[in-house]
Amino acid sequence: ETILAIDIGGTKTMAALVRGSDVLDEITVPTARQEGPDAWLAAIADRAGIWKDRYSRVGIAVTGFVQDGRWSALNPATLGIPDQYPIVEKAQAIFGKPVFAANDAQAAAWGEYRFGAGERGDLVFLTISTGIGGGIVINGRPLAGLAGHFGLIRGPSEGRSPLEDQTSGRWIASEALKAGHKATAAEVFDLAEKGAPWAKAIVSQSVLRVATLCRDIQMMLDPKRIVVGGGIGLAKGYLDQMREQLAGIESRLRPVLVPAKLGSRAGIIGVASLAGEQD
Ligand code: BMX
Repeated sequence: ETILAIDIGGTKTMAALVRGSDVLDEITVPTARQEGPDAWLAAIADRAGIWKDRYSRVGIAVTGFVQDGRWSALNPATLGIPDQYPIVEKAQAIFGKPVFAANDAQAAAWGEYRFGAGERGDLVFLTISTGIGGGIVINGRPLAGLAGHFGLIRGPSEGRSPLEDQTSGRWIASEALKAGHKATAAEVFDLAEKGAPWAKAIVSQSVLRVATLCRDIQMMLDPKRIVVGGGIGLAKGYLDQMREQLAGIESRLRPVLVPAKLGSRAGIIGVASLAGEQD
């Protein structure tokens, strides 16, 4: 079965024709953050017009909280979404096919479990991107609802703001600006790799917080693997630095970190698989 799979993130939106783990065709466009979900869906429908009649279902992975077909932001700074937006109903009206919607990182966790780095063991997926998202697959079951929203946790050291506001790509770019450098998170990485001390300091703070999160996840869920994805998580050096941070932990307690095998396609492949399983 061929699925139209869509992944709406805080920075970019992907749409693809997916069959199993095969991506037959795909497009990526920036998410027009100011425009809102009606406009985002219309833009995708426009681009996906060329695939008309090639798919029988639609799967949509989104940044934010999805329940009963409704979509809301938990952290509007990651992406502003009107509360309880009826995404399933709206998308069904646009595409004229059955629609399934899920959180982006939960979908990606399922993609990695079925076709990627998970190898069918218990896993936690972590995406380090605009925000920080997560998904949990335990005993072969993907957890839905709030489960895995690690970017929203507040440790004692985080105080009043959620972890992702002090760790994510958005935070990295805003710290750079505070240090007097107008740069995207990706550019900060590049400069850190080239040795700029201010950039290295920002990246290593982010790494330290995510590494600590992984240690906590291991204690809560004891997954076989923590699969790391997202534009920042997969940026050169990030995972290696995380491993360095955790190297001192006794091996029995140390999380096993692996990069997302499906890369930026984990969300679309995962949500296509979930959509295909609905009746
Ligand atoms: C936020 C939250 C999660 C999402 C994560 C990663 C919102 C809008 N999003 O924690 O639902 O999974 O960001 O999202 O509250 P991304 O856009 O960075 O991929």
